Amino acid sequence: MTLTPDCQLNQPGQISTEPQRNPEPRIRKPGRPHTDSEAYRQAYGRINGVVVVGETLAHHHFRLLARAIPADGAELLRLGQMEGNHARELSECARNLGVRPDIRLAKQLFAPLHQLFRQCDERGDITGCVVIQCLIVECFAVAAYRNYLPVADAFARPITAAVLADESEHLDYGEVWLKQRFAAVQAAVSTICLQALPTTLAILRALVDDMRVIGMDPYELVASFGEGFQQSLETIGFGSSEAARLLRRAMAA
Ligand code: PL3
Ligand code: FE2
Ligand code: FE2
Repeated sequence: MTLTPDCQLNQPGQISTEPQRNPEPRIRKPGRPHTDSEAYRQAYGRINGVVVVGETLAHHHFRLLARAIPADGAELLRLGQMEGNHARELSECARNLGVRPDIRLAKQLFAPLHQLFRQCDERGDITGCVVIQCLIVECFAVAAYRNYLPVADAFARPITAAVLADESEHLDYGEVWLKQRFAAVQAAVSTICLQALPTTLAILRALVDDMRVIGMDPYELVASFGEGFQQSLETIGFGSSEAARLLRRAMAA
């Protein structure tokens, strides 16, 4: 494995940032590993697969939401279109490194969450669909892309920053929709959180080692996901202790 002076993978998953005596002429931020090592390429392929499959499913979910909420159909189709663009743009980040995304693994990892979305859609549980896609998946995406940005390579960084800005818009849609009918949906929100958060955390858990290899801190990601998600629950109408309790229960479920 090639090591940079400012970032060494001492043991799997451990990054030390020694002061540089002879810094490379190319400025490399501390904590950003080489993208051309085999370990990086393997890890990036699995992570990028999850990102591309997550974006492709988001595209599909927004199309189903457009059908379920015809009053917002045009807006939801527009958001879904953005997800299709994200899938394409983020897959370019792997192609740029000559890495092939591991789509098969990613589909397996996303299957339980996608299945839950489909079940909600089939039984007309629009709240469940909105919570899964617009609250849980979008909070997940915001936390993931925000934590990836500081270690992203020069090609992926501007793409990830632009995608991140779009994800906030998707999260806003869900927050507004749920806030407008909070009293009616509160119980359903809690129910679906308890079912869907564990399957989301399982995706993250499967990527812990790979995240470390590409320079991310999985614990920071989980912490920012939890913080963002609790904030969203409060935005839609939960009291702060209620939101914290629901998050704790759902994360432990
Ligand atoms: C919704 O717009 C898309 C949902 C995609 C979620 C992907 C989460 C991936 C987590 C793994 C680590 C992120 C690294 C980002 C690399 C581009
Ligand atoms: Fe997206
Ligand atoms: Fe999104």
